[in-house]
Amino acid sequence: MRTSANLWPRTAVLITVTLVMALSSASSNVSATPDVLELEAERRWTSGTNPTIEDLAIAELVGGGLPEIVSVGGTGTSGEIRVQRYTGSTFFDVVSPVYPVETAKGVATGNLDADPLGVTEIVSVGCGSTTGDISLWVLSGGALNRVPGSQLSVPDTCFHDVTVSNLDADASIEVIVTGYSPSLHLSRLEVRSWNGAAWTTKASTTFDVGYDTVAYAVAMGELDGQPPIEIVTSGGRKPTPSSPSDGQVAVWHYSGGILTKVGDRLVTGGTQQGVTMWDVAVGDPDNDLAPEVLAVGSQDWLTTNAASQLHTYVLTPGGAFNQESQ
Ligand SMILES: [Ca+2]
Ligand SMILES: [Ca+2]
Ligand SMILES: [Ca+2]
Ligand SMILES: [Ca+2]
Repeated sequence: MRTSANLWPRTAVLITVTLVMALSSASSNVSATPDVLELEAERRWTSGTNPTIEDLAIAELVGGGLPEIVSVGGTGTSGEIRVQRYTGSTFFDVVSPVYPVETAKGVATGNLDADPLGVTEIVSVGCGSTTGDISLWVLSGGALNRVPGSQLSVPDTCFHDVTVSNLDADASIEVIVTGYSPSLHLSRLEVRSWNGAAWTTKASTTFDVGYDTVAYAVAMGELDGQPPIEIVTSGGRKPTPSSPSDGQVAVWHYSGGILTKVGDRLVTGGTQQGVTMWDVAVGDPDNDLAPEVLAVGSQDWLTTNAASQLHTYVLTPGGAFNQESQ
């Protein structure tokens, strides 16, 4: 059973490598037209062997005019956070690369403790072998330091993604984290907040009991035009540990300390690995003022009938969550 679970993260590496290769090949484009997406600059991590970059965020961490680019990833069980700036043609390090966390997979930023000076914290999530890690970081005095007391170890958990949003009346911005439980073989979704000295767990759930599930991404957005704001997760769900996966996109509400799944949609297909939805976002690409959930994924990546996946979904004011297009 562990074998099937361990296969999934490797595909993320494959996708990362494929993406880097695709970006590199784009650098041969020499003509500049408004309709061509061109590689403007590239910088590769060089630490260890086969390093991966798993996630990034862009935020104003310190004054100075240029926003910072925060990327996380690592090699094996050596996680890494890099903070860089961009000149328009090259990247440069704001702080020297550090290796402070085990297998960092997700990153987000915000003034999480609502301090009056508005200092932006970085929140990183990831996992060691079977322990999830949530940590806060601040950039000050030319160094990236973990906020004292902020490292939270969550047993039997691997975290894959994080986002932030103020979900309730207290001033703290909530940290929404998703991943899975290695022993339960169930996706995990949690809402936590940091008051400057300690973490509070506001909600924590595993889903869907009876299946083998993994959540890889989380996003936020107002989908149906009425409170509360929606939380969206994406990943995969297997009927049994040896079955091909169905892609899964789920919508959640947080209220009064409880996470409630409003609805979800499954993407079936493939005969080997099946379908996994690796990332999710909320936006309004057709500009009809009704936000869509956009999810991307893969199907049967090791076989000849491999296919990519791009789907859109909408949530009606009546609470129906349905596919709009694929
Ligand atoms: Ca702060
Ligand atoms: Ca709050
Ligand atoms: Ca809503
Ligand atoms: Ca729309």
